[in-house]
Amino acid sequence: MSHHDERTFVMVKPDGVQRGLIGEIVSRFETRGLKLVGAKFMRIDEELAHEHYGEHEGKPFFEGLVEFITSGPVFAMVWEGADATRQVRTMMGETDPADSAPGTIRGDLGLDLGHNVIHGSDHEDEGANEREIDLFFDDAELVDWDLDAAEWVYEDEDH
Ligand code: IDP
Ligand code: MG
Repeated sequence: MSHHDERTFVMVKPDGVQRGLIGEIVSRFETRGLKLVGAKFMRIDEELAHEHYGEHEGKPFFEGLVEFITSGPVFAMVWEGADATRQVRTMMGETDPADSAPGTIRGDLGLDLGHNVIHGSDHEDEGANEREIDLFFDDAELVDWDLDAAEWVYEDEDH
């Protein structure tokens, strides 16, 4: 299953948790055919927030972003599948929900840039997916299992 094993980091942000959107968001990735290999409901502390969003340090929205992401629990996940990082980003829509097409997660579930419901690793930032997975999950928290449906999701999946 070599080319179906790309992993990406995804997180329902505090606004998505508060609005009861965890199930809706998990459901979209499940029905797409991606495989869940890790998940945890957690609170991000100041240090983790700074590390996770380090690339934005110094930008005008940075302090507000850290305050928001630490303001309540998040639902962190690792999803696996063919081209998973880019596919998840496409499913998410644009950074600003107001610019996101209907059918995308942000386009269907949000209206405001500062409360855009979901995070996903950037496919244009080489290795961001692996870095973020490592930042949020220990190896032991990632589950090695076979998704039986994969042989129906992928034409060339062999067991
Ligand atoms: P992304 O989440 O689509 O990858 P990034 O540019 O990496 O977008 O920005 C990280 C997060 O910072 C966004 O998801 C959003 O929550 C917040 N953010 C980005 N730009 C702005 C802004 O101009 N104002 C307020 N918040 C912003
Ligand atoms: Mg980003």
